[in-house]
Amino acid sequence: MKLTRIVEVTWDKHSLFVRGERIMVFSGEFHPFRLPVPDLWLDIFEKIKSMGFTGVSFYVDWGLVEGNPGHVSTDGIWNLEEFFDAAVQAGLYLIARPGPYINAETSAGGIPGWVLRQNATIRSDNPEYLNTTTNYMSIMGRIIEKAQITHGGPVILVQPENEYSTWPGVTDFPTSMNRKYMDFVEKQLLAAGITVPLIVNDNLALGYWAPGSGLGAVDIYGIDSYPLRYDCAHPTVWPTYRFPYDWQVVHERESPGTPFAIGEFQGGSGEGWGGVIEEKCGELVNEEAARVVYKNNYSFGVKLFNIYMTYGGTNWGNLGYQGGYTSYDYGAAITEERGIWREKFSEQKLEANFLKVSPAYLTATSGLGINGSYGAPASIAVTPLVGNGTRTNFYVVRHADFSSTDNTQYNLTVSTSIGKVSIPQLGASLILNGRDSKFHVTDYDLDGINLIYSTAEILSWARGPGSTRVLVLYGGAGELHEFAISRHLGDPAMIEGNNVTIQQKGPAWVVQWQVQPNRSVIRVSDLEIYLLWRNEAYTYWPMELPASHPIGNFSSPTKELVLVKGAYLIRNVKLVGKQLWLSGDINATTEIEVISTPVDQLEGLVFNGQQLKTSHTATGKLSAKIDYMLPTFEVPNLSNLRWKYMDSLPEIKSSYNDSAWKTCDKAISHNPRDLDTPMSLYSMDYGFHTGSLLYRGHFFANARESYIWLNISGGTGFGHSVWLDDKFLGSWPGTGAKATITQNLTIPEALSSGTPHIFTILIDHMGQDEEAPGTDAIKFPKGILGYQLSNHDQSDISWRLTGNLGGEEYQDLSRGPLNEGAMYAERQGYHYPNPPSSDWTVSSPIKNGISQAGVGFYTASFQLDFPSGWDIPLNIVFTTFTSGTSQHDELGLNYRCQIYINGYQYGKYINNLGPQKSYPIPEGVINHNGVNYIALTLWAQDAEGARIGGLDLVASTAIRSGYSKPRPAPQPSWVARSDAY
Ligand code: IPT
Repeated sequence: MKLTRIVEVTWDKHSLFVRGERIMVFSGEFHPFRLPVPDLWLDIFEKIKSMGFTGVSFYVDWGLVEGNPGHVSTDGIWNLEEFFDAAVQAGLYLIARPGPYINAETSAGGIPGWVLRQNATIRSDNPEYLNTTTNYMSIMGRIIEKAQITHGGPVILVQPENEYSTWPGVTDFPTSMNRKYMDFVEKQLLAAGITVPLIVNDNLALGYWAPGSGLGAVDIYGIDSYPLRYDCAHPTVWPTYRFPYDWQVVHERESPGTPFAIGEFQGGSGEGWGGVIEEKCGELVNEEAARVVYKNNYSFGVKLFNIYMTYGGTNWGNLGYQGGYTSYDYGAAITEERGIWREKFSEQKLEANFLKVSPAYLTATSGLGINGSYGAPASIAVTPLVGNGTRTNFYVVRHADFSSTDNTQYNLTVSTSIGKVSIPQLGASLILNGRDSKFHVTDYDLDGINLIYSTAEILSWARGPGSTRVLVLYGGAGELHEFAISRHLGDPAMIEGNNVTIQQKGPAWVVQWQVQPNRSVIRVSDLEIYLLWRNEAYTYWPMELPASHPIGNFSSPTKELVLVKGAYLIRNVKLVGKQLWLSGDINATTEIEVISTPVDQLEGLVFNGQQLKTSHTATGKLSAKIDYMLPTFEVPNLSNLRWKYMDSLPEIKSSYNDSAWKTCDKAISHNPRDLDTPMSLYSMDYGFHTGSLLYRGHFFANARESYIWLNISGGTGFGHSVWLDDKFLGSWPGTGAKATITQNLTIPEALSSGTPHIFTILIDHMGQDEEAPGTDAIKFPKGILGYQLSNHDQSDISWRLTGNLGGEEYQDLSRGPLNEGAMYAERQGYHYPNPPSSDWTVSSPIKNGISQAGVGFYTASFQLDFPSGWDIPLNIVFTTFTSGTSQHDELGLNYRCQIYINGYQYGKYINNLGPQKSYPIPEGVINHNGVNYIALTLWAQDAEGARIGGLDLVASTAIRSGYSKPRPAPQPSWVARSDAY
């Protein structure tokens, strides 16, 4: 039960109010832990803000910050204060989602490994589980508390738990146990001082936890939805069975007193091992989806809308769950390498900016979407949003069949201040081309000037000096549009372009035009109207001018706007006297033009601190050219580096001593899966939760061994390899589907009776699974589930185990608990910068590789010296053997690599599974000016060994950028690990 109400964030049934002003929370999901360079967080925030969004929603991954019980990391890459400061600087409100469970395709959904070891059901009210959460929740709660809007910070909402709303097999959800748990999590937040409203995300829109549901706890009820589902391999197939038709009705039933909120809505999708690359998910949820399904949401009157993901980032350092590979690009609006070239980015920019300048939307009531209504044919559905206290109405038009690719002509018959009109009035028809949706408006208020109607969509509008206004309209290629304004405004004049029909109809000027590549501009008295082709509208940036404290850069309905055309990105603008200072990015020589500012007679333009040579356009706007001249910079050829090599599987040698390993001696496991072995061999029971696992099984031979049967678990896409002493017995190379595998391996030669032998088993740990509440699915163990050595008792083998050095008492506080695995070189820390490699063998993973099954470790260093003022994304790119081109190319098809850059594991590559071959490395993990250490584990799973097909460092298009150059993330160098074995 919430006790406090604050004045800074309130709400009614229509929308949130922030500092007393109604606001559309148009938010993008972005996880700081998936971009471990704090200085780049501002870059992402600025890109989201420039898309017209007003907020960002983020998770905190408990498993990454409290890998070692009792020790919560809050500095370096885990320092959220820098995240909050950057959000304030960019002017974005935050929705904080600290869990404890977050899902998010993270290992165990963010539950630390040590919590999985205990007996209690995760996400239940069992005190043993609850107690594990208290340290983290109080520390994280207080960190978030300090960043609340009440203290001048960006946080306006906090979400307890995540989608705590289904409980498979339980029909009476929520039980009193579920209620007690939710109540507990909320009280933890309140105890930490959280006073902003609490929001829930219900994944099936069933009303769980809504105020008035009788469960009572939270303030704002929200739903989650992923209607395009997850089949990125077939990106043009829209599975419409989950597309919503009547969410306005559902919302009215479930939470009539709160604004319609969608806490997560599909912004992309994810893929797993052996699947397709994330780019395909960007195609599944592309700009057409953003038009059709997002506008469908607006038609229901959504007032808090969060797009999951808006920047996905990277599952670096094993932070992901087993179902995903290293990239968490998600096909989102902003690419993993922080690019904004996907058309969806531009489409969302059009939508968010429109809603930002349309206050009437915030109180409009959504009617039912009815096929064939308002004069449209039956194949078109029109959903009205009717003004409450405003005369503005909105009509969202889409194909009745969401996935239709037809081109459908229609007319719209609507009531306006000049009576009922059938649009277009000047003949012809409107057209909906394929997967598209339109926002038509009537009696839309431009601060005192009435736009009687417009079929062309509004990008933005702004007040210029005095009583002038600029309105920017757009339409898609091949479309015809029409708008009307009052005759009393005066006579329209074409000031740019042609092919526009203007006619007087009763009390209105009616303007009709066919969308063309080149714009037209009409002036009617104080109003200038730009008619754009949608793709040109993409290059317009409606930018907020900073306001006085406390609004600063945060959005507010009263903010002054500047409209700028041109540039790949405008990050922010400010006025210094009569000069407009812009910061932004260009990827080509660019003409920029200032379409509107509040200043009369703008005198100059400054771009990224550089004064531009300006001129005036024919219509009197200030414009300037910004040159893009690609600087020279060098990217080293990785094949030519002086690679150093060491064997990273000394464990198969008879001389190897494993006495420091954990002895598998637990006869009892708390794991819900029953033991099939005398002692638990579940890695999590011994504190190993990440990367890879190594087992050594000691036994004395009886000369009757002929095979060993194994049941091994590593998670989807995992592989393993098995040796008997130093003899390779075989591997499981993995598939995209199997998380466990049983295998019979033949023992090729008889062992002499009484002699000691050792099985060594290397297993890839792909991350713990996710779960629905109460299932404890995230506890499914990794490691050896079962074994049988022929003609032996199970107890004849005694097992030892290692994972990452120290297990839960992990070594690398800077890079976190999951970054390194069990391999020898990792245990020694040789993946760090500056390893003691001077007397190692010179050998290349690309030219040489290893000639038998095993693990090779390689390290090299190189220098970069990139020009300042340029943002140049870098990728490590693997080339897969295609087989057959040379004898060597047939070798080593089954191999796995980890790439370490300056100690950060930034890529897990599986040659035989894919699909990911290209691994973006953010600046700050890789040093663009200075020395870099690259390290690589090469795990050959075939008897012939492996060599890497090709490895390149590839620069993407260099962007001349107004970003702030990031300081490197912490990159501690190698120091001898005294306890390493
Ligand atoms: C939803 C989760 O809340 C989110 O964390 C993420 O995992 C997302 O899915 C998928 O990317 S849960 C889904 C069942 C709606």
